[in-house]
Amino acid sequence: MERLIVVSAILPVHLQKEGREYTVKVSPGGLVTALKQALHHRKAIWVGWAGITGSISRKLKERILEEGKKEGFLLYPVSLTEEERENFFDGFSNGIIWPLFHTFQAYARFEPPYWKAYRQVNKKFAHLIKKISSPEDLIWVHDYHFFILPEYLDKLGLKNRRAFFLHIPFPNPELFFKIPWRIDMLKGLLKYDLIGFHTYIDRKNFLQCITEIAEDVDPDSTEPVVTIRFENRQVKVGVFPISIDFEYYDSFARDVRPPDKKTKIILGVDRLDYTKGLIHKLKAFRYFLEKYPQYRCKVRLVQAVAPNIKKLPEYDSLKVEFEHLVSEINGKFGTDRWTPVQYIASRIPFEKLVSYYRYSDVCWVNSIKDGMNLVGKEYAASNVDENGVLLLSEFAGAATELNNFSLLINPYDIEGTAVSIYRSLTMPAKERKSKMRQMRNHIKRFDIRWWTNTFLETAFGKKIEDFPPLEDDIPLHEILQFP
Ligand code: GDG
Repeated sequence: MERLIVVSAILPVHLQKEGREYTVKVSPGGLVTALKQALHHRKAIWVGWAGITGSISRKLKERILEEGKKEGFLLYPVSLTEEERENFFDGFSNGIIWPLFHTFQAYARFEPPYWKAYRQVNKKFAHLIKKISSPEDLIWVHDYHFFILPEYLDKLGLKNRRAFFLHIPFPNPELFFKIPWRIDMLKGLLKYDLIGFHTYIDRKNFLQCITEIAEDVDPDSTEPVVTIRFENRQVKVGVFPISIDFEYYDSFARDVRPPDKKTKIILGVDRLDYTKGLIHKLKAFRYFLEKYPQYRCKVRLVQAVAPNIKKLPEYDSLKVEFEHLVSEINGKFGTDRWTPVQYIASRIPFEKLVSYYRYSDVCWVNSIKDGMNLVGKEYAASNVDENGVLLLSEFAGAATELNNFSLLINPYDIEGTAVSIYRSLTMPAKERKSKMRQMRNHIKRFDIRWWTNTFLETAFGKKIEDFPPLEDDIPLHEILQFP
């Protein structure tokens, strides 16, 4: 029986050391949200890093497995050394690819040891896959940490069918070709059978980068899936905009208790990341309060900022600058009864998140660059009364799908954004309802099941339902032999 092996840099849960104890935490981010919903209770074997460095004891492996079992996955924790964390995870992946692919070129540090570590960890994952896989298993690899994994699968003689999905944007050739190891990265990627992107723009950028090394490449194709040739093999390259479990948010939202609504609420939900446009957002909100004083005491920005697992100096300085600006705005405009920016510095529980989604007047996604952005889709799915307005950055992948149902903003345009906030708060109820209803219908139709099955069918001719649910009697002893 074919099994589905899923590979991502980080598992859906990870370990965190607190004093001498380890706690199991839900991993942050959209990849985990989406994949958990996509694979829910199917027999997926999920291979990824468990968040700590050094070896993982049998006891901790068991705890991770137990957590996974609750969601219906077999989780295979991979340990990284401190050096691999520094050079592969924080280094090549999050210190070169992440900033460059999000147009933050100045943040990219092209340190030679990073590339060596990237190769080493891709090789390590290939060895682990070899240990746990049978030849008929199907391998689904996620994200920018694993561009060159298939090269090592090939070297180890693994012939399994393998597909790749990129959760972040793909840059244009001018940016991409800055990377000294660009050709190796492209050639590695082209050893997958299917390469998936969120949008046509990302795919076009990628196709433009490979015109010299592959054949039958048409960057302007409007077909959702195209086939190109590389080293006498056919490679499919497709567009699959990721989504969410609409029904789940919709039904959960119907029973949540409302948050305190003494004022109108503009909601922001982001990971602490420079790509999310948090500083631009505060500047635009400050400008809005100056330009439209009639809204003082009448509206507040509730901004949740979930901590990041990446340990980089850019995130520390972002946090300092963000908190400084929050204090400045609250100090300048706030009164003893009204705090303009309600900053939530930790991960909010799901129930509270959905309550905010349902009852906020506006949801504000201000990304400088974003592969998709699930927050806007979660907001619409939870906004069951159809009263809300989505203020959406035109640089988020979601804008290519939701542009007709939201107010698009350019996060660099502080003044224009302030005007859009005003428009969102004054939009007539009929228009709000009409936009929200259409948006909800779109997301309901193109939900996470649509995404998963379209991808799996294109890659392997399978649907998620074709994989059996996890049995209760996982052979723990087999798994725990795993290094
Ligand atoms: C990458 C790409 C792409 C956030 N704060 C809290 C919380 N969250 C959840 C949201 C949402 C997820 O985290 C964030 O997802 P995004 O899609 O916005 O962003 P990334 O983490 O950057 O994800 C992105 C995604 O992969 C999928 O392909 O869309 O473009 O960058 O689900 O709800 N959840 C809870 N409390 C919080 O405080 N419970």
